Amino acid sequence: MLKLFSYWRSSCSHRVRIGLNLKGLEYEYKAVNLVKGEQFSPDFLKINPIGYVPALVDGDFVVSDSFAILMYLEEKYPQPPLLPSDLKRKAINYQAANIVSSSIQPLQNLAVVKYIEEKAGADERDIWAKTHIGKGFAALEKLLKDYAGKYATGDEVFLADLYLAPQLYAAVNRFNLDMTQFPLLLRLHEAYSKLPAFQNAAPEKQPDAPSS
Ligand SMILES: N[C@@H](CCC(=O)N[C@@H](CS)C(=O)NCC(=O)O)C(=O)O
Repeated sequence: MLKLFSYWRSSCSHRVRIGLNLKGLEYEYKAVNLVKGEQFSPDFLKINPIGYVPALVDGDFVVSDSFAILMYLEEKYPQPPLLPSDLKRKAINYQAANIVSSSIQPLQNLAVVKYIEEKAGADERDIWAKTHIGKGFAALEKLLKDYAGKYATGDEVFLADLYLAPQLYAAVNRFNLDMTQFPLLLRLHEAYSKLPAFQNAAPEKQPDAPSS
């Protein structure tokens, strides 16, 4: 069986959990407690030398980084597809995914916000996170307005949705971002909350989520 090294609140793990659920793949959940620093344990560093979740183990093969994992799953288990066949819509999916993974998530990653909090305090940490999430969301709101249907790039769920849903979840639940400026993204956030593959991937549903 596939094994996923994950942390309940990690948005990068969250994307992969959605992908696994959409493809109907069962997996064993291996919790890595990022707050306790388990990502830096020698055993975990053998799995992913950079010390980040998620990591997927498929038999004797190990792959880390949510994008690489999702593309591996896409080729090995093509149905249902995570990418549209239309070339331009596919490119927009890559663009939206990369706005989240390169221009938002790294700036609000645990190590970064912890560092800012230590150097400048909790208020600065929150301003920092909200500024960078807001900048990315403003771009996504503009980008997706010409492509969105029920979901980010049409009426089917694709890669962009797997990146957006966890980032929206974090913005709303963790960083209390005011979403009224992003009506399209807020509508997508609500649409995702109705889909079982997304519901079951939610942080609070994971075995390592705190009980209260
Ligand atoms: N590009 C990587 C980023 C992985 C990443 O940043 N993971 C975060 C959780 S979302 C992490 O493990 N952080 C631990 C730390 O900052 O020490 C991916 O998409 O998987």
